[in-house]
Amino acid sequence: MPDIQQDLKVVADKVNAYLKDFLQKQCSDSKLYQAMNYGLFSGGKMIRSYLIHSSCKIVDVQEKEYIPIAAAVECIHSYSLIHDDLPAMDNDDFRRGKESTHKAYGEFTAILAGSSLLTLAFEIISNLNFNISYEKKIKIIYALSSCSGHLGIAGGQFFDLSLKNENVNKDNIISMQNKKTGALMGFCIEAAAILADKKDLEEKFKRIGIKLGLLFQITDDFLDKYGSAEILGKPVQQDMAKGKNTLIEYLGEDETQKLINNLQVEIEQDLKSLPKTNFLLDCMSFIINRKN
Ligand code: GRG
Repeated sequence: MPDIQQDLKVVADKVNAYLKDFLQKQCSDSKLYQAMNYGLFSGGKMIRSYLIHSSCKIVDVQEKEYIPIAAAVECIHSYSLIHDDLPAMDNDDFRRGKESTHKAYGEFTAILAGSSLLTLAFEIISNLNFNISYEKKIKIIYALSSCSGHLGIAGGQFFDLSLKNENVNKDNIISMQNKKTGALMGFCIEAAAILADKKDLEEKFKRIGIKLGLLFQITDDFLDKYGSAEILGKPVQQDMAKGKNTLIEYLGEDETQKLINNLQVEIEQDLKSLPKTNFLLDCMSFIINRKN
């Protein structure tokens, strides 16, 4: 597996520095502000920031244009994890090796910290100091908001929770996972095409991101089944216990492995005619082989 850990950290540090600076300017000493910081800076891999970085390499977009977008994406991602852990959702007490936000700060504070991170994402992008054209901003805001709501993350989460212990088919599971996990990753790659003003690549990039999201989610499901709680920073074997629908359970491991291989080949084909794809290809290998 290519070692992208060092590169991941470099990008993560830049995105975190941007977020810390942005938040410091809004400085508040409230417990709500502390809970937002706790959910945001608690040692996530920041793979979505790296997806944006890798796809911006392909289309030559400069760092000052994409770091704020990555910061906004990390806000939405952290928001989704804070809410995912709540008692009304997955009811998980641990995340990233620490107490989940509602365990550390209480339930209503965690709900409001999550909601505030959602709006923070759009404060970051619409901020006048973020200097990209208004047309690009509107397109970014549209793409990011639509992948977060009922047609994206929130909708995927709804199906994930409502279909527990129900009989579903392969298409239902893929559709749920594409929304829950794929939509935001689709945005990460699509954003590079929007920033580069490459309209012809927007849809293609989004589809690549959704496929990477499916690979990411399948690995997540394997890690839940066979991974180490210590490395993952949260309890394992939860999907089965909670009656969750996963492709491993539905298709079996051999068929799921075939799906992984096919997706990998498709993504390599999709990227074939493009330059400087090595970052994104290495990121794909990391996604498939990661241990946390
Ligand atoms: C975001 C609008 C909106 C609503 C929230 C709670 C919820 C609705 C959605 C939950 C979505 C969810 C938890 C999807 C799972 C995605 C996933 C595999 C997360 C783990 O991502 P990693 O491994 O996490 O990148 P780290 O800890 O590294 O940041």
